[in-house]
Amino acid sequence: MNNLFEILKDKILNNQRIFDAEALALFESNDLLAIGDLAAEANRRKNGDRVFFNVNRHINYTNICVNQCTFCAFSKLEGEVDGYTLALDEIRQKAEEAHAAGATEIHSVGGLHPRLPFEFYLDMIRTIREVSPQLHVKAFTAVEIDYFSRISHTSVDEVIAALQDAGLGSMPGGGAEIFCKEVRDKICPEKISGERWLEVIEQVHNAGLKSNATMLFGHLEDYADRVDHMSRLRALQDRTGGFQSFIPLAFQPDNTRVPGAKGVGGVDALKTLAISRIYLDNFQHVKAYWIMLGLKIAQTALCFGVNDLDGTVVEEQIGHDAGADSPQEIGKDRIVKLIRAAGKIPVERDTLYCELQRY
Ligand code: V47
Ligand code: SF4
Repeated sequence: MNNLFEILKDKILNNQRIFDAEALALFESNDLLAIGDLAAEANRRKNGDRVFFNVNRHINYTNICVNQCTFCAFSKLEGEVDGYTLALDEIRQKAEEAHAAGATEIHSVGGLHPRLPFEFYLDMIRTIREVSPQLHVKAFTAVEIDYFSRISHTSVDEVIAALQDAGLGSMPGGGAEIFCKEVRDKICPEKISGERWLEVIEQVHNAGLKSNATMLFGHLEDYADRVDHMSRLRALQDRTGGFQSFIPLAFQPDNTRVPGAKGVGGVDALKTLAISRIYLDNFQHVKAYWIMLGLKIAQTALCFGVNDLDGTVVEEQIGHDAGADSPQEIGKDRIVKLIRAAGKIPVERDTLYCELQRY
């Protein structure tokens, strides 16, 4: 095993890519600190001591969804008491509040609503952009883009072009879940396949939009499924270069219907973040999404190869409906303190990773 760490250290120092089998061996190792050391070195070579965050607000415009993913505690069927859809005025108000609080980004995703027309989503983007042209709209996943194409009877390329025309700035990384078909069929049988997710994102990147990529872990997948997931992302990134950050999302089990899933412990979370940093040599950023990880693990992850903490978020449903015990919002001051206490340099960024301010 020591030999593995020496070989991988050598690879990192020589900018060489690690093999799938080596990533799998890391997952099977219990030497968390040695894995963390490798990841920290890989990250230092890319990002130095800088840790990025932004001032953003999440807007989940509807929780009504035609899909019923078993890991999702957020979605409701139309007619259920807790179902909601925000009106454009409510979206405008949230965007105004965000802008007044210094946000540079609105991150917006939602369920696949059975009746909202495609025009609603275009209006939503225009509404946010009217509040301020400085608000970057990062919205929709490949799952939504595919759905818009079906409900509007137009091609994916036409959907992307219409969204760009309305002011879409980039896309978050959701909906990827885990690409392995056998697991995907169990946790989200109605969702587009992993292959389709990758195909749509390739079109998104080819249209000039950046996106992120996520991986939902800690449910029914095994280590090999995680490596397979990252392998497909690494191959796509080789072709397009359109991914900005990789975000492993720790599964929150409350109110979900995944049999036997217990959620993610700190060791597994740190190991997964660290191995993704080592394996994904063509991704500039690895993000610890503190909503799902909790603030303490997210902060600790800064010593395990992570260089981004997402943002202030303000209002979050998807993780909290599933039992996440993190706060709904943290202020910029708190993020800055968390980063400094890890011995790193806090850098406020915009969505496209331009540095706005160093602290
Ligand atoms: O696609 C749903 C996940 C995602 C649960 O790109 C769950 O900057 C854990 O993609 N436990 C949406 N996760 C969130 C997302 C995201 C978040 C932050 C930043 C970015 C970014 C993207 O949330 C969904 C799904 O994978 N999710 N239910 C759950 N119970
Ligand atoms: Fe719907 Fe997304 Fe929840 Fe699946 S994860 S049920 S697609 S809102």
